[in-house]
Amino acid sequence: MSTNEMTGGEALARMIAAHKGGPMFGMGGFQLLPFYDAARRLGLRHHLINDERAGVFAADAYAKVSGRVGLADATLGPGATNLVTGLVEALNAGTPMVVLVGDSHRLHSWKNMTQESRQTEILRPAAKELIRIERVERIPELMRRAFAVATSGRPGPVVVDVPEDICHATLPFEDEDFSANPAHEAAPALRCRPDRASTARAAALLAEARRPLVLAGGGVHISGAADVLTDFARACAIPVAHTMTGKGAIACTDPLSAGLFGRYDRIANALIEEADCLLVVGCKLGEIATKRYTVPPRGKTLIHLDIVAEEFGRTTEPEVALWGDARAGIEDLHEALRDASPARGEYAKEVARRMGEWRESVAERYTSQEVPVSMGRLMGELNRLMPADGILVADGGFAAHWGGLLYDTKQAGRGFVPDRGFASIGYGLPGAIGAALAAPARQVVSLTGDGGFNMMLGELETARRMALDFAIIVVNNAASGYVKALQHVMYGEGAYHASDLAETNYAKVAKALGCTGIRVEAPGAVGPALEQAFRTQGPVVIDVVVTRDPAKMLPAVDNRTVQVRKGDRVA
Ligand SMILES: Cc1ncc(C[n+]2csc(CCOP(=O)(O)OP(=O)(O)O)c2C)c(N)n1
Ligand SMILES: [Mg+2]
Repeated sequence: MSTNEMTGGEALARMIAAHKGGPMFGMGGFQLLPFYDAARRLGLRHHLINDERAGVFAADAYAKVSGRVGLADATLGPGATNLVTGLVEALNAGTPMVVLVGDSHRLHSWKNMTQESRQTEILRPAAKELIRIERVERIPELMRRAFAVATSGRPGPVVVDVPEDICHATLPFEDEDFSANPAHEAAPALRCRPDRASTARAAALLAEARRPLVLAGGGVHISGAADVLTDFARACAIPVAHTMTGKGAIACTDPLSAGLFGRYDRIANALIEEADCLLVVGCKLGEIATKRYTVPPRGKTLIHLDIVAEEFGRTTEPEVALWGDARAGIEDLHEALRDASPARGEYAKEVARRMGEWRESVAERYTSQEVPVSMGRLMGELNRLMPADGILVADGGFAAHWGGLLYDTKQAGRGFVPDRGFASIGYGLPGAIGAALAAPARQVVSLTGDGGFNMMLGELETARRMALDFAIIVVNNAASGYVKALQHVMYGEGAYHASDLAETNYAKVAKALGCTGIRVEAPGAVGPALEQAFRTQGPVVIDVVVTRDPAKMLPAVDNRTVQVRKGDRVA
């Protein structure tokens, strides 16, 4: 047993090391300097970011791709308040995360200390839990608590608020103080199973159903359930539709994939309409997934499997609530249905045929020769060239809509990473940073709007400094395009306001920041640009000039015939 006098900051760093913490993103200030010093000495991977919001986004993407706890930090005041948007993404998306935040010295707090604010009150509703450290000797215990809360139940972000005097104070600690439960290094730390009687009822409903359908959300990926869901779907001949975040619950190229459902869909909304039993897995059935609470239509038999009991019936009343981990719940349903041999071969074939017809109907869009480059062509090139284990990050605006609808994952698992917890724009670039760190051997491509990219340009410096390999495609429409398109459909041609951006060459911007930049103005140049990016080391910005016509921007399959009725939102 050895006793060491050390700062509170070092105790924090030792607890992160004890949990085998991955990369951490942040921007320092005086309060957390002892933590930074210890991180340096202990060899923690810590990366300076240019905006704390980007730090949390990067930590979020790292956690979504790796399943491990995302780590970020910020100084007090403006550092703390800059965290809010990213924390809410992680909170709503169920991302495991621990975020350290410096706070004012308690000897002087509330005497107009510089940068002081009521930050614990500002951050508390943005986090799953906020832990304020009041005693240095409790750092190991409270950091264990932070990792435990972040990785248990529905995972989420935990803020650890550290007053300056706690971080700078010194205290003797023993090596044994810095123990950690390895289960809390990643989510889900624990798995619980739905009760047996409910599983049996659900299995009976599924065994009898002639046209059942799985509706998969992001919870499938949090639970790491895509493989067991795929096995289950195949064994029981049940097709799988998915939300944007749930893409990859089954490979989009699988004959049982029914594609995206909700606001945009390929064939899934019609299948839902015709279904006699719906199995909802890890999905909150929120606004977009339910097309403003109209999908599924009333009266459908619904089985809902979720880790959060409070989600049952919030938007749609289930016939059977399966309260538990998605992976464990699917395993149990599979087991319960092992001896059932439903005659659903024809139904499964019909779904594959309908998807084939859909693909034929959009083939021309995927290969469009349109100039400026059409989004359909861009998605077609991504489908053609992305490796099966590639990761497509998608920013909060159009990118996720187009990607959710038209991009095809080729294997089960999280290959599509949109920030649909909060749908903030600006996620694309920091999201690529986090994904590239989580999966250095996989090809990472990010899709962002020019507005979202403008928000985060400074992080190109971060990505170059970190020598990360990824490509980021800027959908250059010189507009806050989604807003402009909505203005077009709601107020008519020409009635645009505050939705134009200046014409900008983002390839040149990239080059000025020491990265590779490729400008694409012709459809035939998209593929070669992607191939070049895949061969290039360091961040590559592919600046794709797309239409400036707001009549052609919306991502519905036929984006020129969109109709709105009063009270509707088109997208
Ligand atoms: C932080 C934030 N502010 C505003 C919005 C609302 N919003 C959704 S899409 C969009 C347009 C974004 O423009 P851009 O990133 O260029 O994407 P585009 O729609 O043009 O492809 C806006 C402003 C948002 N999602 N997030
Ligand atoms: Mg734009």
